[in-house]
Amino acid sequence: MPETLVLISQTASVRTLTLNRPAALNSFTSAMHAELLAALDDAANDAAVRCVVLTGAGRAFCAGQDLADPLVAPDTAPGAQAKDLGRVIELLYKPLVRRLHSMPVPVVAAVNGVAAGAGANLALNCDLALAARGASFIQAFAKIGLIPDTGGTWLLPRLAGRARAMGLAMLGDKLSASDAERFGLIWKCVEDAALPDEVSALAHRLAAMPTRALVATRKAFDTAQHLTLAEALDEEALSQSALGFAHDYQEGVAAFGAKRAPQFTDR
Ligand code: T3D
Repeated sequence: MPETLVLISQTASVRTLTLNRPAALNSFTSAMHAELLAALDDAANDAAVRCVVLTGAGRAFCAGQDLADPLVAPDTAPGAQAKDLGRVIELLYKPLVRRLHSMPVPVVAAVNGVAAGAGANLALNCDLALAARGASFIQAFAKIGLIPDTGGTWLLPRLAGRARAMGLAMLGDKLSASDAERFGLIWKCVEDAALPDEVSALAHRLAAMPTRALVATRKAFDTAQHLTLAEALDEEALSQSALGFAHDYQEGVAAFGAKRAPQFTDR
């Protein structure tokens, strides 16, 4: 039986995807990429899912690309052709980042341990990242002669500012979860033992919220990065127009007026 590289579980409307190559710190092979993308697609297409949690099995979140994978490992045989890593990015990492940013539900990273290279940026691409105090983030790329990928060049300066992004990317040092919170890279650092309960509470809270508005918020933040204020105001008007016609807005306002909890159902 082939190993299941992404474990899938569901509690109420929260779908949890667990990267499952603990012996290699959940580093990415092409097979794990394929399973993760399929699992994200499946969650996106399932109306019963209103929030996705991404985490890792064992002591790591994800150590990035599996450097032993023949897809990327330099072939030392005489006359062997060098591997084109750009092709790997095109085939595997680009679709993953695009999928995360186009999910129709919020995505939470539960960073249970070390997150290195593409694994660190995988977490940063999620809508909210919670990390255990013992977890850490490493922009490991420069150590092997690469630049931050998996959206790292776009995310890091925006989240942490250019000075901190440069330090993280050029030095590749381990950043503790509490410093990641202090730098603005993640939403929150919590005690190790509290991570599962904190993640569960956050994910169920998000699942009960107006999904379409949450997703439109992500989209607006992503696109506003390259817009002028005037253009961003136009985009806000367009989004607000669409959301204002949706059921969740009617429900939110009705619930506010009736002093009751809203029942959001749009997705
Ligand atoms: O290449 C392309 O296609 C371009 C795309 C690149 C995207 C990237 O992600 S590039 C960056 C790749 N990742 C790294 O460079 C991180 C490499 N790993 C580490 O630096 C360390 O393992 C950690 C700092 C993450 C953790 O250190 P530590 O001391 O806690 O654990 P360890 O002993 O180093 O690792 C435990 C095992 O996991 C070990 O295997 P073993 O000796 O027990 O059989 C180690 O080889 C394996 N492992 C960890 N990371 C990877 C890995 N195996 C393959 N690939 C890995 N990335």
